[in-house]
Amino acid sequence: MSDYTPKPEHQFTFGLWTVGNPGADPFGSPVRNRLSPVEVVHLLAEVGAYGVNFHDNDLVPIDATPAERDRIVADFKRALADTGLVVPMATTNLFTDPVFKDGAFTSNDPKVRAYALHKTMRAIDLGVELGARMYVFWGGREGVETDAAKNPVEGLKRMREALNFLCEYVIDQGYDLRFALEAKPNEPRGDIYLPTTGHMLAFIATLDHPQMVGVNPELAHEHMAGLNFMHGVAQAWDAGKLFHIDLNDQNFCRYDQDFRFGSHNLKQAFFLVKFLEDVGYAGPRHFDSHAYRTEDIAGVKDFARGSMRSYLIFKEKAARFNADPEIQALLAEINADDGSMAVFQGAYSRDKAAALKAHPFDRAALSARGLKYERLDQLTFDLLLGVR
Ligand code: GLT
Ligand code: MN
Ligand code: MN
Repeated sequence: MSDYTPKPEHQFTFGLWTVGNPGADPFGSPVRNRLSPVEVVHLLAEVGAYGVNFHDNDLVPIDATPAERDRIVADFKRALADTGLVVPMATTNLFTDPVFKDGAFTSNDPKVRAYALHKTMRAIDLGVELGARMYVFWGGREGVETDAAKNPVEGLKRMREALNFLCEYVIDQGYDLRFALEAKPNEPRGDIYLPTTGHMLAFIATLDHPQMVGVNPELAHEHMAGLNFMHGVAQAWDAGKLFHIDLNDQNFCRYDQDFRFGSHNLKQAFFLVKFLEDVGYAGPRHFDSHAYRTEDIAGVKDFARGSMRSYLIFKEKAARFNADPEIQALLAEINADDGSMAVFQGAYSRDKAAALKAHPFDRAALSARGLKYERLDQLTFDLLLGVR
């Protein structure tokens, strides 16, 4: 039996809004008391988390006076110092207040767009003051219910202008801060612009400072779109853009569930953790999820502990997969290479192309071989369910 105790090197983080979620949903009132930021920090320390992330207004209410702000920030800093928790990431709430009902950076109202920039610059200052080196942008309201309202190209243009402005702001302030863009296909808008991690990656290439900007893929958001999350994460990694990650769980194509990591799709979660560990992803593992609405505060702790425990169990399973002689022998067999194609591989040359065009292939022989993926998948299943 391994030790599944979370340690600082695992970089397990939670948002103030995750364990602090009081359990309201569109049809029901809160079921738990709202915890103060200081209480959340102590709860996270108790369960063994490494860090805490926040939206500006998770920490400082939108209508706080400067004196209230200073007191809240001082209390929060003291809680961090007392517990040793750190703040790796911060973000802006650009979705709760009614002013953002038609979006923030993409609102049709130039005054709202300007206010969104004003609010984000102040929130960046707050995040940096508390030590954040990563800044997330989740454009929950950046979309439409009706395409009669807005041209999506105009939406993209406004989004680009805002991010270019904010990159310049960070550079101008001399902040050591990078941006991570988080996609979601819908909810709370009917359709949200830049709906998947793949869309975000293409968009980043159009920015003035693309090197400062990566992605923050969220498992639930890609599952809402019916996609293979690990594939999106892999593409972000391949592009050098996996700056941050939001872990949770979600049944495909359902409402925004934000379930505990590993609670729903065991194999997807396993292959994701295996990918992150195999490539050596070194950033925070942020659990962006919350306890079931059925839970009290003890259940919230079960939720938080379970998220980290499940990650570590999957990590151990990934190491076993990599060390399993039968699995590795199958993989070696599947990937066998007798070297005869080496002359055709690699960079293009005219001679190579001519030789390859002339080469005879025995299609029947090539297709006759069974690939043993059934066996491989069953071994994976047995390993995951602990009978191997
Ligand atoms: C909100 C959303 C999350 C985002 C957060 C960052 S807030 O809870 O559902 O996916 O990551 O703004
Ligand atoms: Mn979410
Ligand atoms: Mn998220």
